[in-house]
Amino acid sequence: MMKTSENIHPDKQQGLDIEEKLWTPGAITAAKALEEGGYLFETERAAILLQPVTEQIIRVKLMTAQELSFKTTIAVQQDVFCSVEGELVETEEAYHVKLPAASAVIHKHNACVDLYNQDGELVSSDVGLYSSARGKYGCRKQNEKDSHIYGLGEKTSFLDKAGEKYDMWNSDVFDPHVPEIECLYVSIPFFIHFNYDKAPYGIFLDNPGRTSFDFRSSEESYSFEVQSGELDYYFILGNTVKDIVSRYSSLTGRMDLPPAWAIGYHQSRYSYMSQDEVIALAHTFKEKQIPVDAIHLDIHYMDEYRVFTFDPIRFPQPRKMIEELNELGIRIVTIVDPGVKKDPDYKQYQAGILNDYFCKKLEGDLFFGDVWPGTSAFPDFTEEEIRQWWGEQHQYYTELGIHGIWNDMNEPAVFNTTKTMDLDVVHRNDGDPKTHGELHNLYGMLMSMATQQGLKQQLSGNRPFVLTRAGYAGVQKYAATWTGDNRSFWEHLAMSIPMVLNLGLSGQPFAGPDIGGFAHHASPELLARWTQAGVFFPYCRNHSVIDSIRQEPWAFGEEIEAICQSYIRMRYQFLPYIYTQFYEAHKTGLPIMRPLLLEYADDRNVYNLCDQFLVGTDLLVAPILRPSTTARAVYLPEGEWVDYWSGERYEGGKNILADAPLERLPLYIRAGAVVPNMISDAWKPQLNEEAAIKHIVYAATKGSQIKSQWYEDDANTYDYEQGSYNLLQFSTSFEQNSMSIDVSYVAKNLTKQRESIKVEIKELLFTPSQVMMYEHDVVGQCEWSYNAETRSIELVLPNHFDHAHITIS
Ligand code: MIG
Repeated sequence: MMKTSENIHPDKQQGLDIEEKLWTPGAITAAKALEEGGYLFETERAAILLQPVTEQIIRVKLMTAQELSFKTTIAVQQDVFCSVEGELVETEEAYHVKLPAASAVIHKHNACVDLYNQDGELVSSDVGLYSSARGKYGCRKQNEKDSHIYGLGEKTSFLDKAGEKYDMWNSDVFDPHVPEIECLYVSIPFFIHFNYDKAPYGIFLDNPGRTSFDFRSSEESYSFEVQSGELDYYFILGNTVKDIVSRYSSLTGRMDLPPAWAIGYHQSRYSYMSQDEVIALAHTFKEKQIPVDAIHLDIHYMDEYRVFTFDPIRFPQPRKMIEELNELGIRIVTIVDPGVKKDPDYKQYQAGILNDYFCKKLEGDLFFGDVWPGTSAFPDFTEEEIRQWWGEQHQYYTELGIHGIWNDMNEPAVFNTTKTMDLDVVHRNDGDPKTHGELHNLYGMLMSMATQQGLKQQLSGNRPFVLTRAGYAGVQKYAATWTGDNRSFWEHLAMSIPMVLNLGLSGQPFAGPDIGGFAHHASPELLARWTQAGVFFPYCRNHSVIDSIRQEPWAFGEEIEAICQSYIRMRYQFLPYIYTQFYEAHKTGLPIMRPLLLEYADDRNVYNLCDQFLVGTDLLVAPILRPSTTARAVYLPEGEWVDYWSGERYEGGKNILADAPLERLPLYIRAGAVVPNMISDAWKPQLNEEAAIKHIVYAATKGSQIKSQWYEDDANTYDYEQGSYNLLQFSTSFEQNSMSIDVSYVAKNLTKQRESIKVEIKELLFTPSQVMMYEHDVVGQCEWSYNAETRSIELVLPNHFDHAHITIS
């Protein structure tokens, strides 16, 4: 819509909202340590609960109601709460809560909280708690001009959110994904405050209604506020940004390991229209020797868009189709939307009505909304029994051999003026009824939770895969997310990097955009460049909208096909490395795809660097993000980096100019890091205990030790939860004329072990004449061969060691 001058009418400009706030909690009138743990400060007009969750996580809850409640939303892991010893000390001015690793000072006259860390450093200070006339509670805290803000989930714009203002309200935004858009599909009300001169901290505002974060209106302070419900937030302390991310993920949960097939290449289209088309597509991948693990079926597979059905004309024999694909090692992922068609002859609609499973208004009327199937009812996923029922319905898919489900439209999106469910729907919420307005951002995540739990029960030990468009804090426990309806714009290729980086910093490591862009029309060059970048994202799917130009890897002729093929193959080559990063995410909550900021927080050059990224710690990817471009600046951080293509070595801490003809993605490997590669000529290499793995190391010149690890398990079952996995750690060090590698198993529990571990060291700076292998000081045997032309040495370590030390000189 065209805008006029009216858009900048003076009455629309708001002053600093702090002046407009009418309400404050007032002065503290009483304070006490609670038996249940935590401290309660009664004020003139409210009460504030300060509850240590762990030594490094402190919860602050503003209570305006009468009764004290410790209740959290479902996003919070109840098992993180531990009893933290503390002491409440009163002085003339304030109350001091002294905890083992932090202390809080609550000022008597205004109930403002100052938080100090272990070292006695002031980490954060309140300007004040407030409420607007309409009862939106908020908190304003001090800020500094040179602070940086990261996280906030799935947002447009760049990595650093300082100076931005966002809302959290899960929204179906087909258009436009531009910096001005304040909400997208996923809402994660969590951010990291980072300042070079100060200790970082995180704030998680646990409120699934509409919330707002304002880092724009003032330079000295920022604010966050809730539209409804309680102001309930968690302070997360730490020495590093990594600490904050990891602790935030302990609070909202960490992902399970996905099955290997879920991290391979996925192909999608709105829609593959018939079973014949799907089968032909699968065979084309094989003929063209382009690996693919999953093909997605968008809404046209259904019978008039009824979920849990197949269209009898387009897909008359789904079982046969799925079996044929399974023989090729390709899985089907079917889309499932929340809307259940109003149709008295339809099983799920009947059951939902008879059992009272659909969302209702306070007055008792069902909520009906228009979506693909026409008038539809929506399951109330806030109730456990209903989630259980929804999960069970997936037997329809699992019995056909489907292991993966794609949840779309679960913001929920509704074709009406508000674009979502009516706000006066009252969710049952397991005995604690709340309006849709209060729980909106949870709806999609709870749908994925139901889906994942149902699949898990049905897949007899195989890991399911769930992909969701909407989510809230903690979504990582249930599903991967894709970033919704982007477009085939170069700008959206560029924006996908900070978006997925910030999702990773917000606890969701498993994410990716539609490769090639969803809406609009991909160009040959865009598809090539997007595929090059996309294969290094945690989630890797090519998807495009109905009526857009085709963008399968071969859609633009041989040259582009060859590029797409080689990069998709490269994803499989690096899959053992990528999978190890998934393990890391599962264990620690740290992201797979990382901004340089996470690893090099002392380097002021990287605070908003987001046209390049790291995968784990050892791969640096610097994609081309503009058309007709064959070179770009790449910032290499501290350390030594090797150009993947030329083997050229660079000392980091500077920009270099990378050569990037269309077929080349600028890619750098950290020198000295041991990177597991899957070596295979197979059309679709399989990641499992039998995969042919070669560990590749680019020699470094420096003496410093570089540590790496390699995780493996069966990549398909939950046996790893019982300890059935291998974890091998490497440490390399380099001298002028020698080098050594320390290899030790932290866990070596797989039943079938490889005969040998193969390691190749490339770009050696000396000519080796001797290789010694020691196992606990005993000299062992190790085969080796040196290729003088490529200056690389290959080692074959007989795999009966727990700990081996190899020296090459
Ligand atoms: O656009 O199911 O974001 O991936 O192809 C309306 C059809 C609904 C939106 C999803 C998109 C999917 C499409 N859906």
